[in-house]
Amino acid sequence: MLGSHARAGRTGARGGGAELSSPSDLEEVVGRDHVLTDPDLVASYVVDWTGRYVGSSAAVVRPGSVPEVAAVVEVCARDGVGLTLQGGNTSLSGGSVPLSGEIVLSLTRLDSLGDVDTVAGQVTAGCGVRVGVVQRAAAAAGWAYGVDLGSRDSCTVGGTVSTNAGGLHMVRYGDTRAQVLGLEAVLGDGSVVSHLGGLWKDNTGYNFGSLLCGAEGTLGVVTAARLRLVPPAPERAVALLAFESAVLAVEAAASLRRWVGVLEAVEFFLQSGLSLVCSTFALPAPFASEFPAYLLVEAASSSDPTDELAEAVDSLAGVADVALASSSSRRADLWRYRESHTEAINSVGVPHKLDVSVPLQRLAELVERAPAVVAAFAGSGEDVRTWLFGHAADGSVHVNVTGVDPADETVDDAVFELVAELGGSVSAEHGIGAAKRRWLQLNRSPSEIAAMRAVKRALDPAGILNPNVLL
Ligand code: 2HG
Ligand code: ZN
Repeated sequence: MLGSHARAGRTGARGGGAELSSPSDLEEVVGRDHVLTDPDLVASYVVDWTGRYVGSSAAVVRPGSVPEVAAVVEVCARDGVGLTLQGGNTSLSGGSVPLSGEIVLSLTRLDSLGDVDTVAGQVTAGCGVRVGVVQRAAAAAGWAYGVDLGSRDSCTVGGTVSTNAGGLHMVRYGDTRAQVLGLEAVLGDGSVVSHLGGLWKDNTGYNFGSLLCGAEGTLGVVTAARLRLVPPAPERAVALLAFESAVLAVEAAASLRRWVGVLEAVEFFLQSGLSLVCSTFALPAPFASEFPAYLLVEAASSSDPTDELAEAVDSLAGVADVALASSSSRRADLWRYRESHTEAINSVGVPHKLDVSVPLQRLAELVERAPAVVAAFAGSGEDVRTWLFGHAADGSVHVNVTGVDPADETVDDAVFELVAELGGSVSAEHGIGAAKRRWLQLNRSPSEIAAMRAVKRALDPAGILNPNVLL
């Protein structure tokens, strides 16, 4: 039973604590079994994946249907109690944990996946469906889903839509917003907007899909999305390229975008990250020598793209060594060097995750200058390490810093100032979350932020949806 003493939901709108006038209302909506209050059960919902953000909550509420989500939102709006929306809890910007004691609205039970419309190449997915499940259902129906990311088997459709996830295939298919053809959501007053017809051409007013995608759960609870699928590209080739400098690697990424029509991924990392991955997971080094920088390139098509990729690689300047793989097991071996970065870095310590992007012409400069900026602002701590990796084709780099106190934001400040100087974004793909609110003004003007606040007030009048996120 949710005790009447339970305090939850400090809402930004009210600027103070608030509690439910009748806590058992939530149990009436979702059933007793789906309101978790036992601290041992609540514990995993209040800490983020990196361990940097730890919140607290009196309750985790797990609705099983859209009417239940709407009723929970209505109860909380009535009492001004904040809700933290949570899918797979894979946010890397502190966006999915209750930092001011909000109630956690866990959305994983809304996991129904419709049949793939094989004619249109579309599918409707509940917000709790894991991205990997969408990928496999699409493949079984002769289509593919254009978004892929390392957390595919943990992250959910609702979370990736709400944060407009980019991921590994953005160079080819665009971000999650580009896949969203329609959306269903519960707004902050409990009303439901649903537009899941999947019409490709449909200019009938405001596009809630575009608006709520990337709104990080501050405007509505995304409960389902109509997703565009893409033609399958089952034949694949992967090349791991070694370069004598990061600048050469970045330049090569730009050429590959022009030369390889079926380019699906161009990922970037440095020797320091590669060595860490190899030692953490006992992997063999990919080459006999070490090199400053690497690109992991994947091409995919309906016919074998190995020759096209090999030819493009041959024409690139500055390639010091190459490993080319066509078989699926060898491709997976090469991908491990890139995909294991996040986990390997977490084993070093709680990271500061600075997920940034810059115009492609400034990418090499960012990669060259970021470590020095970190070193200058991180004091003399010997354990301070900078790890750079990311998606070279779309200009985004994950600047991870370990060895700095999780609460010390001077290093974040310094890197974000550099990014702004280079004309970049303080959040390429993970969202502003709770972690980067302070720096939103580096990218958005006062009038843009005022307009965002006005939209927020209109769609979430009580200010209860993700009150610690974005604004
Ligand atoms: C990736 O590209 C993810 O692997 C995670 O966006 C990045 O761990 C990170 O900082
Ligand atoms: Zn990424």
